Amino acid sequence: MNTFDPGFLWGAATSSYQIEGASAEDGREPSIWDVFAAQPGNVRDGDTGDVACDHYHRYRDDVALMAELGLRAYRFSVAWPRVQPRGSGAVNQRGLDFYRRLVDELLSRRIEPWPTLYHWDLPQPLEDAGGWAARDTALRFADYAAAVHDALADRVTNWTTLNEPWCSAFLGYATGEHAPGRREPAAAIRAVHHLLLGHGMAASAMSGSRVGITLNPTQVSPATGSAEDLDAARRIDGVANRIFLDPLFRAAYPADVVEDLTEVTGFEHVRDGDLKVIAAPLDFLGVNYYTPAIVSGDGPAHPPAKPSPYVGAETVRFVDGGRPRTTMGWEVDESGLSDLLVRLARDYPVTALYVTENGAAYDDEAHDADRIAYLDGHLRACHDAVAKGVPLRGYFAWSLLDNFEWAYGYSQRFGLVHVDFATQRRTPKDSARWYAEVIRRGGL
Ligand code: IFM
Repeated sequence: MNTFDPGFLWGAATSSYQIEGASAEDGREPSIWDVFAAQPGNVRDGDTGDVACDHYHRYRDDVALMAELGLRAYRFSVAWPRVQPRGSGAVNQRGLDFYRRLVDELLSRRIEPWPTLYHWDLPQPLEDAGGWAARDTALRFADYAAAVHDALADRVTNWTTLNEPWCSAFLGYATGEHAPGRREPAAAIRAVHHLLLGHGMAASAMSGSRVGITLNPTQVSPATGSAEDLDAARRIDGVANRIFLDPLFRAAYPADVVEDLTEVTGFEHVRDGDLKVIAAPLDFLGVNYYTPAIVSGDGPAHPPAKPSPYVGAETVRFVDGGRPRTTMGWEVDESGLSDLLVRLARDYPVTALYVTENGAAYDDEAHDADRIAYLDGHLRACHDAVAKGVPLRGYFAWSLLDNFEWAYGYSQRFGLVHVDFATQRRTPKDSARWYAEVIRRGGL
């Protein structure tokens, strides 16, 4: 039996733009994702989050479903453009009220609310003023965080500032696969810093609560022990992981990463005192894990024309590990999750870790044995990590519902619960019932 501690937190996760819909209701104004998705060619089949899972109107039923599954916690995100439609200035009470209602509904079902303040839906006016590449966005984020915290801190204990700032910075500003769709590698590096600074400023505005951040670190290994492959792994680890982890836990950017990036940017945007703000102690680190990476240094001598999210490491080649893949094309390898958790606990002074996302996209509707196998393997990996002394305190499956999968639109189904987007009918898949049983038993 792989049983977890009785206090282990079992949950599921979603995010605002991916499920809420109601994109122009009750004072909400466009985010970068509304604008990006409206431009033909950015999202598969021209899909948008205008309606998504219509959760804004159906949240009560969705919370009832969570209760039926026995979830102990629900990780959701707050849409900045609902709460502060123009990204600064007056708070929109109707937007805030939605989250108050949602939180109250969760609490009435004894489900712990785990809000994330930023899961990629930046108010468009802030992007028009420079987006995350501009320092002012960090200050605006701290104001917004304080407003949400003031409204909900009496009923919410655990707060996450950012979700996967790697995606915001590198997919948003280097490759342009995500909103705002910019292809400016130097802007991506500035975005990294301003996201981290916004996190630090928001954390200090929320003192008195438990505050953490969610990253999507890559578990990277070299294809062989050759010097080239080891260097490729170092570079990817640098620009995927240590560029966030070192400022957060060591108040410094890693010297080798700064050096790798010299042709892209100096770090003049980093001001005295910023790193101290960023490195304020964290109550927990959230980890989103889906797939690991194997890398080789024998890539092309010159960077390919297609922009890479791995700024400064464009010539690194990603190697096929020969494992089965999900419909996202991601290889399934649960050993990457235990290795990653062990590494984080070994290299950084983390006091509590949570897997804040883990799951798989598959096409099957009701009978999803492949998703059950994926979750089962990854929960065993979590158990292994705990047995090795990792302070892992909880696990959130991604996702509660099939939803809007960013540039892939509705083509990728990650849900424990199937959503028929034409009728909005929810149908728990086999994996939902399986997960409910795991929670009931406290393990596998
Ligand atoms: O759907 C996303 C989520 O928004 C962030 N983490 C990865 C998931 C799957 O791609």
